[in-house]
Amino acid sequence: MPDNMLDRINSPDDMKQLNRKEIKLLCEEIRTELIETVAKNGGHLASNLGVVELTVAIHKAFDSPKDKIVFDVGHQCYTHKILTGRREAFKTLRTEGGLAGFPRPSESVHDSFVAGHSSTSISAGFGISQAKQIKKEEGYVIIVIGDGALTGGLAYEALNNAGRTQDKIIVILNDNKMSISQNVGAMAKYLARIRSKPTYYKFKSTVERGIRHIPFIGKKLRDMIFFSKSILKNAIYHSTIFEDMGFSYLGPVDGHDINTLLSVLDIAKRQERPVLLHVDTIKGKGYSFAEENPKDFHGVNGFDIQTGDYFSSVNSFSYIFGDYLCEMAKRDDRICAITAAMKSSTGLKKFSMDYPSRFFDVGIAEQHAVTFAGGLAISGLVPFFAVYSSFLQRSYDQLIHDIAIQNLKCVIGIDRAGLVG
Ligand SMILES: Cc1ncc(C[n+]2csc(CCOP(=O)(O)OP(=O)(O)O)c2C)c(N)n1
Repeated sequence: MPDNMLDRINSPDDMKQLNRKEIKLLCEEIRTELIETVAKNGGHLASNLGVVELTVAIHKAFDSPKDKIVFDVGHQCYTHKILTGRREAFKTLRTEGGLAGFPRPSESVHDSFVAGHSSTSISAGFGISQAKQIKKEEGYVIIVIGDGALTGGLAYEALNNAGRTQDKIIVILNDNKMSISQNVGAMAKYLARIRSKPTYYKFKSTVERGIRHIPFIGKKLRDMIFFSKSILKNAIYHSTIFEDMGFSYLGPVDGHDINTLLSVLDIAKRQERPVLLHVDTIKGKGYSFAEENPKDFHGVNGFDIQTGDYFSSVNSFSYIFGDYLCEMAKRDDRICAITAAMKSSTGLKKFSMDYPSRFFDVGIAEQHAVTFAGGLAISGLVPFFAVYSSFLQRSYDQLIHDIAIQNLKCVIGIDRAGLVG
């Protein structure tokens, strides 16, 4: 007889047998496994600790691989890997020949799509869903996207495209208020406004239930209000941007409460159109050092579990670049700095504090960052965009069309180009 919960889980089907108390224990064991492995091997700790209950609830409520789960960025897929037959292999996370730190369809049938670069999940998930329809295959597509990833334009192109359909896609917005650093921008503010009304979802279902129980016309009336874009509906439901785009909005709900998650996933399954489920989570949940400092525990090279001490380099190429830029900015007030949600890791933290009016965190939006730099440059300023080479791939068209053809003076500080140890 296995003496812990994890020993019983060799595939998502094994989850179905567990009761609520056992699920709670399972979540605790998963957290321990995540902390111990990442402390040794390095990896994305805080993001993974934040989605333990969510991932367990998804696997309990749905049937992978018939139902497809698509993770945005993919750095938060560790619990998913542990629950889908890769618990032993998890010890080899990010080692040579070992388990990948991101979803890899070549590794498991439960990994639906390769990820790494942000904001792709809704596009990929919608494609998978449309293919299911053409091939007459059953099943849901569950998409897990963070509030940081939702700052990328690609996500809106996909919402715009999917919102006009009746596809069974459930977009789960994992809102932990953080990108790598604090999430910024108008959408972050908008989500904060929704979160500040925790009674919204409850109120909505109470209203719905109330209307449905009016004799004879209740259900019809409820459908009429719910599926219309009427002023009446807005007055009752305070419709969100997601509803206005054709999604059924559910939330915000506590992303660490398994019972709530299971109930709301059940409601999501019964909608006859795409759903956006807004889930409120804590980045780093369950490990005090990561909860207090989610930015530094976003990605770590290993750490001491007892003290929370982690290795950090203060003299990297990026820091030297950032310091030098501050020196230059002192002499030249045309100099501006731009980051796409990576202020610290690209070395721009000091600049952001010394010159806040000339510093721009544009969100995970590399294409916008380059064209925005073009706008600054054509107006006589000297923008520096600091970016990892891999993410700059997003901006090839903007580099050519919006910078090079116009001969604009923009400096692109390209980090992590070439081999990275
Ligand atoms: C195109 C692109 N730019 C930058 C990154 C680097 N990056 C990895 S995770 C992350 C933050 C993601 O935030 P969120 O989606 O909210 O997930 P969380 O880690 O908070 O769970 C960033 C900026 C990336 N993966 N892809």
